Amino acid sequence: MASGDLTRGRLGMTGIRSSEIAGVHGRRIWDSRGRPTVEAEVELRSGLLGRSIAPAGASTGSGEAVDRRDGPRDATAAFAGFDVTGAVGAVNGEISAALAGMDVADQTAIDATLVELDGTRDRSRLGGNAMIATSMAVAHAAAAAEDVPLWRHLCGSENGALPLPEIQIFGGGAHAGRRLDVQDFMCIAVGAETFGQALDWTAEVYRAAGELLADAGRLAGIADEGGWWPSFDDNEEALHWLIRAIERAGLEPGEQMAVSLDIAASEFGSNGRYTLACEGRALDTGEMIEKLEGWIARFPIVSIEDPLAEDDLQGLRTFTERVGHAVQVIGDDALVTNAKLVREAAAAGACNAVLVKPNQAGTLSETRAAFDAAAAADWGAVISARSGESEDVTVVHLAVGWGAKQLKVGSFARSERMAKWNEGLRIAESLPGGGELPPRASFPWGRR
Ligand code: 2PG
Ligand code: MG
Repeated sequence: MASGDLTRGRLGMTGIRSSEIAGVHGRRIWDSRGRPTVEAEVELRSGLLGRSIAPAGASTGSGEAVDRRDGPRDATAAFAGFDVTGAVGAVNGEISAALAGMDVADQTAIDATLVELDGTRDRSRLGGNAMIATSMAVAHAAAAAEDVPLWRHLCGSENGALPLPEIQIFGGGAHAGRRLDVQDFMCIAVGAETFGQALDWTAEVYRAAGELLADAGRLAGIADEGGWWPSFDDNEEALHWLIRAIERAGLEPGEQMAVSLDIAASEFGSNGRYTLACEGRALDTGEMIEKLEGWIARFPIVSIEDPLAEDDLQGLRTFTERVGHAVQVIGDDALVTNAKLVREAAAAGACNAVLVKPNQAGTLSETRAAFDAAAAADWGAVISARSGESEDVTVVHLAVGWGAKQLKVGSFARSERMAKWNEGLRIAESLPGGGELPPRASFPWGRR
């Protein structure tokens, strides 16, 4: 739809409340890595708008919805081939035409229309980026039509609840030049009583970690999600420094502030072989599991994501069997926010929690299905942003509205991350509990 139509719709129909979609407008904007991304605006006949922006991953699972990029993926191409004019064109053309006239309140029917229109298994025709931006914009427009915040629209008559934040302190892997093999060294404020207190504590740990690294001449920069990019000699060193930072912040490791890791093992492992470049050695699945078990025994680790590669289901199973009673074992690359894969993994005993990233699925309804599959299996669920982000705060509303209990959006720096933590603080003010966190006993680490 042309922008002229948008203006005409807005001015011509002012005052008319209708949840009928007039059209969808796509535009190319820029993400936190300075790469093009898709923004979609769903406009209603009433003139109300819902807007959302597609995020982008760097360490992606092979089963994810695929972003549509112009290509070719070549350093000499414009924006190294990452441009999204095709995906934006799909929003303005086919998607807008298909959704015009639909009721924005019927997210299920709209998402089914998008899936059918795309017609591919991996969403490559319209583009996962075009689809998720549209699908999330639909939810925002539906909330606008109801005149409520998105979280309220999503939880209906239930009371929303703030999630426990999982916040990156050191970044490695694909987000920091692979200086460390492990991708995310994170903190979880397991002893915090409110969302605000969890952020207060994490701010102190983030600051302490930066000061410690700078004093020791080990600070190499900032990773993609805002965490410190350290120059450590091996992965385990990062764990020691993280504990030191927690202590320097005046917090008790394990009791108040625990450690969480995203190993992102598919980035350095396949076929049962894990090449730890920064340690200069390769491990088989058994050795990798032993290494992680050693870390769990020596450090206050409560959650580990992608401990083994996406093609190592047996390894994930063995690992879950050995540590799953006490530690949250999250599947990201292996489960790619896919309800069927979550059900299969739960039946096989591989993992006990899922990372929920809307753009892995392609639509909000499919994202919700994966979340529901996790709940049905009595699994945990962590709503997550991507390493390529923007000012879009939809994931925070999903976590609150769906009662997800946990939220991961990267570190405690850079506005694309802080926009989300800050949105949580705003929402906390409107909740009856004022941002009270779920009780410790409701998490796997609280039950050991
Ligand atoms: C992950 C995410 C977020 P990316 O692996 O969990 O940290 O990274 O968006 O690059 O997949
Ligand atoms: Mg991950």
